[in-house]
Amino acid sequence: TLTPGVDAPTWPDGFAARYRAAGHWRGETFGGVLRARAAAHPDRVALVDPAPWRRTWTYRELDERADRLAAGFAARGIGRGDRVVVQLPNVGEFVEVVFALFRIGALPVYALPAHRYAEVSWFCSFTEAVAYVVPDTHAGFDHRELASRVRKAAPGLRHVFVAGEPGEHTPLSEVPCAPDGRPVGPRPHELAFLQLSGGTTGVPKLIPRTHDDYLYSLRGSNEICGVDADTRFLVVLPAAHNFPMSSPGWLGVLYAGGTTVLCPKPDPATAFPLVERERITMTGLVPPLALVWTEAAAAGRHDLSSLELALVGGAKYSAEAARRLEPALGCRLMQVFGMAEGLVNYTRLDDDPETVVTTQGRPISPDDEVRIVDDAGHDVPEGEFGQLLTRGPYTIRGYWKAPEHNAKAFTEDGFYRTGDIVRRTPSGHLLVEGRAKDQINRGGEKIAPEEIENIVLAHPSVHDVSVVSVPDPYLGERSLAYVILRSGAEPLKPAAVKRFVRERGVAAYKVPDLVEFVDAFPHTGVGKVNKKQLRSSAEQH
Ligand code: J2J
Repeated sequence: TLTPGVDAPTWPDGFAARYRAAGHWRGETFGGVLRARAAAHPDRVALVDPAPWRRTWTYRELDERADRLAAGFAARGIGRGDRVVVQLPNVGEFVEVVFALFRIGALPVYALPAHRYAEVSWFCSFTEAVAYVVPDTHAGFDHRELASRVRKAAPGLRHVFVAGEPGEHTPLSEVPCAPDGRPVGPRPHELAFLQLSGGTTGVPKLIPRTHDDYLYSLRGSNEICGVDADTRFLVVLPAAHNFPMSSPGWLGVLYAGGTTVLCPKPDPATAFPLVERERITMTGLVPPLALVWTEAAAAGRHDLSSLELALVGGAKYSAEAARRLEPALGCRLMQVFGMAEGLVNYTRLDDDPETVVTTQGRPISPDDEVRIVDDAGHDVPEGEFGQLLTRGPYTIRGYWKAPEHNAKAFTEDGFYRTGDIVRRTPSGHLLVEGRAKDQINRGGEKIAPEEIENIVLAHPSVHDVSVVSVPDPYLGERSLAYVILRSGAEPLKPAAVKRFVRERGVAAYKVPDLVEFVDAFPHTGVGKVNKKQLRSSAEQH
């Protein structure tokens, strides 16, 4: 399972050889990188977890901690290729755990703190995970209870480790032990972890990333963003998201020998005092947060003068909002348009200001191949918009264990169909104009309508449902469920539909924001629900 190509398609040999020859893939592993940094600058601070009391890890401490945890995991029978679902908020244990897993070649499967029974039990059973790591409680939710329920549904799950009060499970603090010899780590071309995809289908797809490819995206991101040993990066978004992890993110900063500070909550009241106290130089925000930060900064109650760069991405950032960020925060803006499947675009520090506010950047690598095509798959004339296809040294060739979906999501010659509609400027910068895929982008959190439709359909009073996006001035988009009730069914209230979805155990951000009852859906010529038309009637909301 560690070897790409077994459970998911991988780069053909010719491509792999080219990426190695170009120096993109350098034969490093995450475990090896941490070891090397700890040897080079043992006493530099790698990690700060400020809440509820301030804890720090030097590079040496993080390295030793990863070794001891790795040994403890190994002693409990967790080994190379085993999957471990990691659902931790922005706490130091998150970083310790994933490095321990990297070191033994076990694969973290990243779940978001917001995920609930439906998502987590699926991750555990689909990946045949042997362990699940949770906090005790987070944001008022008891993850130990969730873990007990998940355990019943996933018999392969042998361990639940809890950061904090363990309840009936194993405390993470009991796991570390003295390493006996060096674990046989993974090889650079092997899988490092499974990342979550935004998704367009009934169940989320998993993204298999290798050490080689991901480390290249980190190095490239670091160079573009100017990350070095003096960088002090604030992780504001959930650390498991690809954006705060890798663009350049806490892994990029670790790679460069800088300092990562974990922010427990993204609001200015929590983050601004940390920016001030920890002399933060860089952070990454989704557009709705960037708006809130821009407004809050105007109040001028905190000294944000250490900030040098704010990256904004994950969803479309309007040019008007983008124009206000630099003066308000007193730092540079960089737009980033990326995806957990691979390709990441950044505006550049030497781009003219208009390019920075109006485009979503250009690819990291000269070997990122970008095609913009029409519905028939033909390249559109330069400068016109179409669907973005991409292939390159850090873009996957297929999802994990999803051959049928892969046949649709990738072209025969290995381009990933991003589902984004873009246009390219003469300078090679991309503008994201829209989306061809059936997905809702709720302020950077992605929702697959099909996943929610399947849940609503299980309600006994529901005949049919279609979930679409509605424009929202703050989040960019919200979700609306159009519901057709069964004839003769008791009338339902919107709140009852929302409650039904919530009780099925999905992340709160996926619960439809709005529910509307209708008698019929518009259909396309081929009898499918016409979502385009539904979306335009939704715009009246
Ligand atoms: C418009 N749409 C955007 C942008 C992503 C860096 C930054 C973001 C992600 C991410 C990431 C957008 N403008 N600036 O992984 O490393 C939408 C597109 C894209 C999808 C990917 C990273 N930036 N998007 O958001 O896997 O539709 O990754 O295909 O969560 O988000 O979502 P995700």
